[in-house]
Formats: sequence, structure tokens, C-alpha cells
Amino acid sequence: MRRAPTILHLDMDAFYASVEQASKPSLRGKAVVVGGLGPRGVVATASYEARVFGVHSAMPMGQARRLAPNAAYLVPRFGLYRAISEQVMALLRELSPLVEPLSLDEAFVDLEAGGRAWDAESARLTGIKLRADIRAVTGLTGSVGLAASKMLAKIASEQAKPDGLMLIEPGTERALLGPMPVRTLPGVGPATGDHLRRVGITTVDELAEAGEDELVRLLGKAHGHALYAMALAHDERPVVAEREAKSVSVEDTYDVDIHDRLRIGLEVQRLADRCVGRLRGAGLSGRTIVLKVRRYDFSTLTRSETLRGPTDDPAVVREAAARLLDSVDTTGGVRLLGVGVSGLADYTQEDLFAQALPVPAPSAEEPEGGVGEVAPERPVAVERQWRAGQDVRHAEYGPGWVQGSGLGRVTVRFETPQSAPGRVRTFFVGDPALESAEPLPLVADAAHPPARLGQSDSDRHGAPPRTPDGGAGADGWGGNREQASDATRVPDGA
Ligand code: TTP
Ligand code: MG
Ligand code: MG
Repeated sequence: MRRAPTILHLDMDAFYASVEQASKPSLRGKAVVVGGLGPRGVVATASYEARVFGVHSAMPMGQARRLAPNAAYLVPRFGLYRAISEQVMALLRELSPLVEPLSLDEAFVDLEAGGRAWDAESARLTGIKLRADIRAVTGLTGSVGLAASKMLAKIASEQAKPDGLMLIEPGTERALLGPMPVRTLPGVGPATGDHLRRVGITTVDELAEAGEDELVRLLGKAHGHALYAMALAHDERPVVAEREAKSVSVEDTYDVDIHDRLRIGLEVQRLADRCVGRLRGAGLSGRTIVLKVRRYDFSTLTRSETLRGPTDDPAVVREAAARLLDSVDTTGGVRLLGVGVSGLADYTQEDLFAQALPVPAPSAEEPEGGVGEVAPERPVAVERQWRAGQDVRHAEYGPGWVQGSGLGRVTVRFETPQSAPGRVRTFFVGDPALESAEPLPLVADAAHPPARLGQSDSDRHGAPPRTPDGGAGADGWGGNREQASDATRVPDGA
């Protein structure tokens, strides 16, 4: 491990919710919840004001509404979040060629490789300046962790939240880590955490005390070994730029095509178990389960399913893989099967977005007119859906955002990132003067214009899973590149 705390980890604070507050002056300092607003929607994130009520990521939206009935509930605007993410990543790349993004709001930076820092003092100054630059360019706050390893840098930024910076002096790592819960360590997912709790291990110190042999007995060789090293604060993983699609996957090609459906099912279960073995070995958990099937005629398809939260539980992966197999026609035989887990600590935003779409308006089952009369053309309500949080522009009142809609009306708050909190007005949903609009930049400054601000949010909706020939790399079939996240890909056979 290096001697100086020159690995930086940045994570933006309440990212989606902060963007919404920066966009919508009336929401600053208020409880804001962003996520899927449909019946099965989950919380993507909540502002710190909303977290006070116990609202957090991945919670069902209904539960959030009960906990914080007065919060603003908004659909995500991914296009804007991505544009701001690009601005932040550009600032990080000014610090070093070694920038490793983990998700839209998070990355590691090797400051030493960039010549920006060589000791604690220079590292701290770089971190302070970075936070100021992020604020100037995006208007948002991010928290910075500095340490001599990735693991500790990430823990430090978490401790620094919100809006802070924490530097862990080399040599003090173990004392700091010891009392923390095991779940603090990367790769300790819910299943591993439960498993350890059942044998009485809840803190990092207890992990270290258990000893390597015991952990290997409990968790298997690779995982036990890795976890023991982390409990001792040993982490030599380098910061890697330009990461590949992250997935853990295994696959088998069969000499003779398999026709028997039962046998195919058993193979899939076996692959699921092997995949989880690898996943755990790498100390990971993931949310998206992917099944790959190559048929007798070499046509290959992938099916994926996204869970509510990350898993490293073999039963969960097996079940999901079996469900996916149900939807695949295997008559004619299969020559290759694969199971993968992707979305490693990332979020399947397409799903959230789908949930955010409103339930279709009731159809015209009861014609309003008398019997035999042609039902009148349904008014606009059916095709014009206004979603809370969405950007709009009114011919007379200018830019604003949808605060809510229902009963044929839509309420719009007219304000912009640079204005004072604005007024609300109500319109008929079909008002021709009202149209949807592109997000406005958060900071009125052309120095670092958002790269793709004009991009529509809908461009990710329903993106099909990549095919193996889609260029995601040799076996990077498990997920699409944008989902790539929190850890190194573990190729089959590694
Ligand atoms: P996080 O960095 O985990 O959370 P955060 O930025 O909202 O809050 P914090 O200050 O604790 O870092 O995630 C970044 C964004 O990713 C988050 O704003 C919304 C999205 N996200 C989801 O969509 N689903 C999830 O389950 C999580 C955890 C995040
Ligand atoms: Mg964050
Ligand atoms: Mg994050």
C-alpha cells in the first residue's frame, strides 16, 4: 500500500435530489424524493431533509409517502444527471489520467499518478480545491475521501458526507475501521452480512479476530481470503481508468446441442451457482441477473431481470435465472448457456424510468353518449401525460416544472435555477400553450457547458440489452456499458 493518502474518492451528495433542488428554487432546503412514481416505483434517492424521516434509496415509494407525506415526489431526469456527471468527471480528469468512475456520481482518482499530490498536505489541498471547483461548475456539493487505498478512500468520503472532506492518515486505518460494521467493507452484501451475523460477527474487528482460516471455512476460499485482507485494511487494488463493462459471468458451450428442457434448466442452475461463486470470490454483489442462450442456429439472446437490491445469494440468482429461462424458446436445442450478474452497485435506471411512467388513463369502456352513438373523441388527457418534476414551457409564463397533475388539470411552478422561488399556476392538461421542454443549465456559465444537456430523458427508456456482438468486450455480455460499475470484471476462467 502506498505511504501517502493520494487516492481520492468523490461521491456527490444526494445526487439526483440535489440536482432537483438546484433546478427548482422552491425545493431548496425541503424534503425531496426522486424515483419511480408508478405503483411499483422505488425511491432512487432522497434529499437529506427527507432522510430525516427515514426515507432512503430502494425503498418502495408508498412507504416513503407514508413516512414523508409532505415531501416533493419527482420523476428522475436522467439526461440532466448524465450531463452533470460529465462535468464532474471532466474536472476529475484534470487531476489525473487515472480516473475510475463507479457510477454517475462517484469515482476514484489516483492523485499521485497525476502529479497532483505526494503527501497528506498536497492531497488535502487538491481535495479542497476539487470540491470548490465542483461547486462552481455544477452548483452542487460532493464529498471527498482521501486515503492510501481505494477501500479507505471510499469509506472516508462516506464518513465526510454531506458536503465534507475526510483524510485518513496512513497508519490509522485499522483503528478507524475496527468498530465499523462488516457491511462497511466492499463486497459484503446483504447475504454475506446475514451469514456473518448469524455466527456473531458484526464488526470489522470481529472479522479480523475470527482469523483467515475461520473466514475461509465460513465463506469459501476466495471470499474468505479477500475479506480477511480487507478487515486488516489491506487493499492494493489500483485505480483503473476506462473500465470495461462490469459483470461477473460464466458460460458453457456444449459439444452436442441440449434439447431436454429439464437438462437445460439444471445447467442454468449450475451456472448460476458458479456465477455466484465468482461474484462472492470477487467480493461483489449485483442487481441485474442475465441469462444468455445460444441456440442451435447460433442465434444468441440475452434476457435480464433487475432486482430491487444487490444480491450475492445463490438461491436468488438461481430463481431469477430460472424465470428468465422460462421466457426463452429452446426447441431445436441450445449450444451455449450463460449466467451473469451485472449492475454491480449500479442502478437500473431504465426500470425506474418505466415505473415513473403514469398508469394509463382509464379507457373509454363506458361511452359517454347514448347507445349506438359513436363515443366522442377522447380529449387530450390520454396522450398528454405530465409527470411531476418534468420540465415544461408555457407560451406566456415561460419555463417551469410540473408540480402535479390529475383530474384533467396540471399545476406548474414557474421558476428557473437562477430565479427566486416561483409561483404555481393550474392549466387544463390539454392547454396548447403548455409544452414539455429541455432542462435548463444549473449554472449560468459557459466555461464548462454541460456536454449533453439537450439530450432527452427518454433516450434510455427501454434500451435493449446488448447482444454479445454489441461490442461490450469478449464476455462483457452481462450488461450494458452504462450500467457498469463498482468493481472489476471477472472474466470466466480468471
Ligand atoms: P448514491 O451516491 O448512492 O446516493 P446519493 O448521491 O443520492 O446520496 P449520498 O449523499 O448518500 O451519496 O447514488 C447516486 C445516485 O444514484 C442517487 O442520487 C440516485 C441513484 N440511485 C438509485 O437510483 N438507486 C439506488 O438504489 C441508489 C443507492 C442510488
Ligand atoms: Mg452520492
Ligand atoms: Mg454514489
